[in-house]
Amino acid sequence: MSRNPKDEEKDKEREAMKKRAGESAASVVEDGDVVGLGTGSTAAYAIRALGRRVEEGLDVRGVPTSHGARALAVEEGVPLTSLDVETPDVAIDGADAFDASLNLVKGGGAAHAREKVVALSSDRVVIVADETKEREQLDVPVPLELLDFAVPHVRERVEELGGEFSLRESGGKDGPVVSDNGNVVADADFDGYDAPELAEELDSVTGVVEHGIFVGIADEVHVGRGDSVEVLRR
Ligand code: A5P
Repeated sequence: MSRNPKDEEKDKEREAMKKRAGESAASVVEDGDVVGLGTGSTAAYAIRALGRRVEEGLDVRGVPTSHGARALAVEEGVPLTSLDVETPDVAIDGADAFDASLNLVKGGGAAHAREKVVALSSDRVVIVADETKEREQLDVPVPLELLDFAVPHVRERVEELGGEFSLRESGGKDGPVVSDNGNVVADADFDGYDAPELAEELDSVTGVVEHGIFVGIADEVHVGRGDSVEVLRR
């Protein structure tokens, strides 16, 4: 089925905003830096831009947040290291939604657990997103990585908190998405929520390995808006 040309134009504009945001974040990286490499299509633009800078002589080492980020970094020639060896000067990552306080929802790519560890290990956290991710109040479903064994318990707790729980169906296999850490992934859908409050509630649900609400973690969001990039700071 062919797509409406207007929708195609919108997709192209959005892609251009994501690219500008990613490249803007890559430009903050300095020679000698260790960089947390985020997951997703916007962070991928930053990884590609870093690859180009490496080709021009930049000395960096990346800490990937997923198999996907690692594979892209290898393809783009960004040398890799790990948290066992050194901690990032800056982490660059995407988001599914952000608000004016720079609270984030992450995990659309099921990588939020490693993304949170890398972000919290980094001196500076730079988020990249296009303007469609901006919300006055966060309302997008919250990704959860959880122990398979704990699904019934977590479902019940999410429902008690007023949310709707659904296991995330995988595209390339039968059954749910399984994270890079071997845990199942679900989404908890709440109407507009107070991010710090909900984050605290979800922190206390046994069986949840990590949820996708990031409070007080992002230092900056580079937002692709039209033809420019706006940098929001905390
Ligand atoms: C990966 O799990 C996510 O946290 C991504 O960073 C987030 O989903 C944003 O991805 P896009 O840039 O592809 O929208």
